[in-house]
Amino acid sequence: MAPDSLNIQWYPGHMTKTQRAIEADLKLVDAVVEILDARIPVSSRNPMIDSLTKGKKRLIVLNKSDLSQPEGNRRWTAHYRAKGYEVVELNALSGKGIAGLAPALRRLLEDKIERDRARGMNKSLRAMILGIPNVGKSSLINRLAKTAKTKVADRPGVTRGKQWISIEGNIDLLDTPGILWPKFEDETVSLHLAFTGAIKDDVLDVEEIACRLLGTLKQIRPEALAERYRFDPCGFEGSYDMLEELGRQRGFLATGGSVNTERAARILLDEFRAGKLGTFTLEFPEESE
Ligand SMILES: Nc1nc2c(ncn2[C@@H]2O[C@H](COP(=O)(O)OP(=O)(O)OP(=O)(O)O)[C@@H](O)[C@H]2O)c(=O)[nH]1
Ligand SMILES: [Mg+2]
Repeated sequence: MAPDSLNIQWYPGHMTKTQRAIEADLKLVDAVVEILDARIPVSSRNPMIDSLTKGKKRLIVLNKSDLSQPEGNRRWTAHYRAKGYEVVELNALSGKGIAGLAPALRRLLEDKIERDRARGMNKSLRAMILGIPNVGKSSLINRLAKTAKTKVADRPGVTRGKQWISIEGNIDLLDTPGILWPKFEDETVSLHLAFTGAIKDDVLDVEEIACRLLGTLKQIRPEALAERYRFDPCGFEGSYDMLEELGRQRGFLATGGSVNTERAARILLDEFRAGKLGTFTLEFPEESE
């Protein structure tokens, strides 16, 4: 299965252009804020992020942490901390965790702060946001902009044409994020992006995606299905049978008594993405890295 919407968006020429633009922006900043979807930290990661940001200190944001399992958040945080990154768990919508962002960036850039101080300077720390589509880059920037002390306009000379948001902790954030492409080739990655809504449904076969999600949920947490949809997943051989049962339970019947499985599929995907089946972390560190 190919994530068509992303493939269309990310033809090779576009990738090269994006990469150059990001490389230019990287020259303006001291650190990178890499946003991941806490439910799928592997699949929501750009495959080139390490080489692209080489030499830049990196803060990893596990965003949408309201939708992922606390246990998963804990393990991913430990995993990345052990690799020397700063990590912040966030809900960019509610703002939960956002207070941790500035202190984490200051810890990350401790050396620079010290060097500047030794020279009698107090320069602002500059950072930019990077992430694949739908991880919450704009939500985070909007949140930060709302609470920003000032909106810093052009800084002649150094940062011509760029807009910065000045946040607490003497930090300036580039107000446009770098949008990166995900790893396309891997089927699991594509599925996980589809499950979480990173790939637009209109280019997907929603029933196929819903069936794959049912198969996954049956494997990792059958009770979530049993509780929400009142059927025992273990009583079903195939995923399509489960989808029909889900539709039947909800009363999605077409004339003649057949089940409207497309409607059932959309409901399942909507409810899963909204966290109504509970919190889910689909990828854990040991399994996937
Ligand atoms: N539950 C939850 N939803 C979030 C969170 N952050 C963002 N969202 C939702 O995720 C969707 C994508 O968020 P955006 O901020 O538009 O993501 P983006 O990275 O800017 O996406 P692109 O502009 O497409 O690259 C929106 O529907 C947001 O409301 C979060 O922490 N928790
Ligand atoms: Mg955006």
